[in-house]
Amino acid sequence: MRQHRRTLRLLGSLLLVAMAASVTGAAPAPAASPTPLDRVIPAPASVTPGGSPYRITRGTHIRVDGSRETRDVGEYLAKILRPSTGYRLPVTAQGAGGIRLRLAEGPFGAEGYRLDSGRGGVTITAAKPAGLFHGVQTLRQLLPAAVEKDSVQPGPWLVAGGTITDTPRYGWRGAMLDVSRHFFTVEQVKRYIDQLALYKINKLHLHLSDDQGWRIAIDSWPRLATYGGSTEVGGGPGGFYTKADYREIVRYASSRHLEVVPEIDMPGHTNAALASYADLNCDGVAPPLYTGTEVGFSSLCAGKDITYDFVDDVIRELAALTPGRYLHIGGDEAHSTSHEDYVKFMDRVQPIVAKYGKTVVGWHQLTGATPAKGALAQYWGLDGTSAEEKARVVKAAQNGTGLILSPADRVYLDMKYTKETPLGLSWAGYVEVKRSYDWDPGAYLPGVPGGAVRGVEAPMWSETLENSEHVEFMAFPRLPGVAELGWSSAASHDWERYKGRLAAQAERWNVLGIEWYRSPQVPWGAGGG
Ligand code: NGO
Repeated sequence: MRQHRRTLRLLGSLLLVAMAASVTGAAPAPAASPTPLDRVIPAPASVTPGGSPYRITRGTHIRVDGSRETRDVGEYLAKILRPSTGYRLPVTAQGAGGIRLRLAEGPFGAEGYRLDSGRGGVTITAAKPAGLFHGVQTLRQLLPAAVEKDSVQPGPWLVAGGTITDTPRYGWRGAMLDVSRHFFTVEQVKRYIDQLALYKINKLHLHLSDDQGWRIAIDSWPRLATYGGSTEVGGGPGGFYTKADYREIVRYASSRHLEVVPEIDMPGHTNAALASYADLNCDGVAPPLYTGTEVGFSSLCAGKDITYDFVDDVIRELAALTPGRYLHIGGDEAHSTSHEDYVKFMDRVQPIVAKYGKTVVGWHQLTGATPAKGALAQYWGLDGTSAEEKARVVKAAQNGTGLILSPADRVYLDMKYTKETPLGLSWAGYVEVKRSYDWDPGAYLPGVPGGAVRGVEAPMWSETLENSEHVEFMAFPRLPGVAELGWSSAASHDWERYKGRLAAQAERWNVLGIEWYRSPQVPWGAGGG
């Protein structure tokens, strides 16, 4: 009998637990242990754990100072936290405690920040709004992945106690999207921007023109977009951005503290333009539109004056759409342009970029001509690149040309991971996650002076990529590694530790609906599905 009563009591308490769980709509919260402060990508410069965690509650306010930009960062954070916590989280200038975003003098540079967390609140301090924004990305990663959900979750919402002080190694941490080989809509570009922001990428390079499609409306040469933009690889409908579309991309990127770097690839990779205007061709005959994937067969006509009128108009209109400092003029694989014409072309085109107030960026073949003062060259060679070609790039760097490193056999996100990868190319080899991460931009090209390396960039060429799922599958999990190479110190570089931090990101990708490649090199845990 006594035995029976005990069983009943046990059943009763089990029932209570079950009822409590059903009230919150989920299993009882697991014992709360907040994410350690150092489980962040990119690895922060310095982490000092200690003290009590902060708990976000119904009463938490997001406190900002008076500036518009700080308030914008506060609202951005609130929009992430409100749906999953179910809390109001007002963004206000009053009160004490809570989550505080403050601008203050300090050793933070243009993008660094400090995050202090303790029982009374979390404070992110930075000298500039970009630093606050990057600090918010860190805070996001310190909260459980469920914070990204769009319905109310049980929490608890704990941020480990301690201090993070963080500044980037490089000012250029880029990602390129080729919207020419396949067109990507404004919404698709925004989706990628949000994914880039999570890892503190600060440049979005848009490859806006190539043989297969011209993607930006130019009022003075309207057929570029309407005709030159009317197809893509494989013969699909293509598309182009109106100026309003493009401004919206720039605005959205800037709300995520990314600067858009537009590229018009010249003098090669120009079939879409040559097809749109017969006059641009040396022989005055427009070629047909092109939907294949060969490279190196097209060239603007370096000897015709109309070529430079065209370039002037395009650069003027594009510069007017570009609040950022840089304009990329391509310059790669000009196999149908003689060396003499290539040099002549670059000598005339670079001053046009300067005339419209922008700084030239070009693929590293630009170092075979005379890079303008202040120009940046984007290196896309690989281990097998000839010594002569590397030496040209090194020499240019010694003479003051800045370098952006995009070695194709490391950070080309369109390279297949293995021979089984269903998407992508393999001309630079297979690039698994470890190979992509395990190199040092500062030591990559021997002989390059330290200050010449401005950063890294991960290009996503889209010959085989048609939609966001494709882009994500190729970017994740390699993109966070490139972001870390750009942000974190060389001293923090360590594959063994990195792969553990990377594995911890997977649950967040799942919640965000991001496609990703389950690399066998990474110890994906339970969330690695
Ligand atoms: C090369 C080529 C592009 C291709 C890409 C594919 C550069 C700078 N030019 O990179 O046209 O799309 O490879 O990986």
